[in-house]
Amino acid sequence: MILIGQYDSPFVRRVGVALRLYGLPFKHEPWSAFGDADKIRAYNPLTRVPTLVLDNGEVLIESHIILDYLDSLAPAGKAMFPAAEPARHQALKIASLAMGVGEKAVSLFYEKRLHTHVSDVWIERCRTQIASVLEVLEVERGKRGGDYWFGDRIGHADIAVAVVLRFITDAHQGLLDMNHFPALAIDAARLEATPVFTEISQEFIPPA
Ligand SMILES: N[C@@H](CCC(=O)N[C@@H](CS)C(=O)NCC(=O)O)C(=O)O
Repeated sequence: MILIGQYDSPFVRRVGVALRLYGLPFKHEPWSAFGDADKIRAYNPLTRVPTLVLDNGEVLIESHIILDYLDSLAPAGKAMFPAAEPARHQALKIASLAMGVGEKAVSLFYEKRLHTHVSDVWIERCRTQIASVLEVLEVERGKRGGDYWFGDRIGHADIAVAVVLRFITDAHQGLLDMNHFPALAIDAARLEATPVFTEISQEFIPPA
């Protein structure tokens, strides 16, 4: 498999982390969605990352869809979204909220960086959405305790929250005061210190 995209993207990173944790071999092409758009377009007309090229040449896009595929390759009982309800829909919701924050954080960055006329309305909306979701995630995480959101091992929900916090911290310095999110901060610090998160990592490079 070939994973296309840079690890400063929370969407690419969550896929890279999952590939490593599943022990699935892959080649990484750290192409920029902007600087390498022509190369990416050859595989994905949407020109977005992550783009995953399978060994048979088929191409998957959208991080959630890619993880759904990777989960199907995981040994029985090892997939990182829970198989059984209600944990399954609860974990999907946490991951969706986290990646929704990621979408808003990316959108906020593009608004500030790529638009000649910046919309204060859009900026305020994104900031409010990011803060509101993180407040909910903090409360929910605090209620659960333990090292992981669900069960006693890492799952996609844990990865999603950690990679998004890292993206916001890097791309929007000063936007978040992590003292307001102690439970999320503890998880993120623990995961970022692991070998897989350290390896599947890249400093933030703003689009040119
Ligand atoms: N919902 C998508 C979001 C992917 C995404 O927004 N990727 C960004 C990089 S962080 C991108 O490719 N941006 C270029 C564009 O949207 O044109 C996913 O989960 O994969």
